[in-house]
Amino acid sequence: MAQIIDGRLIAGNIRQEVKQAVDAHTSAGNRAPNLAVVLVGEDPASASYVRGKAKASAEVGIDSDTLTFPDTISERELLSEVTRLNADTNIDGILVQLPLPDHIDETRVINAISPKKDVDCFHPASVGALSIGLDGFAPATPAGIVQLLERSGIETSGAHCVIIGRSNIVGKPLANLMLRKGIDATVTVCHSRTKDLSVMARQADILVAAIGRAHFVTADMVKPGAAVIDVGINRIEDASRERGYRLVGDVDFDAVEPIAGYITPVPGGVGPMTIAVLLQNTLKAAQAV
Ligand code: L34
Repeated sequence: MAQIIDGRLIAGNIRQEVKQAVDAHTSAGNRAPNLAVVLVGEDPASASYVRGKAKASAEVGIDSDTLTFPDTISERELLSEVTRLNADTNIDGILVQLPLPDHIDETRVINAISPKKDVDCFHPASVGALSIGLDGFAPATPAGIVQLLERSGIETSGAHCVIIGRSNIVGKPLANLMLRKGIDATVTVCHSRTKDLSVMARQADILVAAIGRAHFVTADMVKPGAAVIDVGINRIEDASRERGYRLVGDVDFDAVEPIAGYITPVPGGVGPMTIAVLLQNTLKAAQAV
């Protein structure tokens, strides 16, 4: 039987810490930290994550503005919005929620964000700093995972961490973080072309599933006692629910839970941590001004 890692509880503790630090920052005479969140289009999941970010910001005393644009906005218009936000001295952090519509080049938009305001840690300069161990913003989902492990007392030093998924948002930055001095894991990154994926996965002391496919990780892929971190958020149809769907992770929770030592649920695992780290980063951006 695995110990369930309660991401909501741990994220709540982090939000409390951020709130205290924000209070100290404003009590010292500074204006409240300010986050600009850009949302393009009407993807319901993106809209719901962005609402979560605005609400969590407000709760800790961070001012946030959500700028919403129709999915017909041109790349040029979006880039000029980012340029405007870069120049606005009342804004500490800028986040452009992904994915963007197909006609907009995400890389160009990310490259346009000032690295000083890059609270997502997506800009190439931020990614480079992360990869050579310089101080800077932490990538929200990967840093959320590291804090889940640390705050649950899971040993990372010398542990074999197998990451399934090589995205720029999760897999690659997480590999970088887990390798850092002080975290000291041995890291394997697997992906869709990996041979013998279950053999690889079964070597993991810490197994991270970030593939984006419901129930991809099955019991035979997990070493008994391993810590299993589920980054997936998949909507699957469920007529018994009022909204017509339910959320499931990339891990077959019911099958894996009896084998694992630790496991994160979906929802209530990594998702809330992503938002908590964003708040930490926004405070950091404000403190650097
Ligand atoms: N620019 N784009 C940018 N930054 C990010 O950090 C993100 N991400 C990912 C997608 N695009 C992004 C998010 O915000 C994923 N993500 C995210 C944020 C919050 C949650 C999930 C993903 C979250 O709060 N999840 C809840 C359930 C939410 C629900 O009920 O729909 C959970 O408990 O997992």
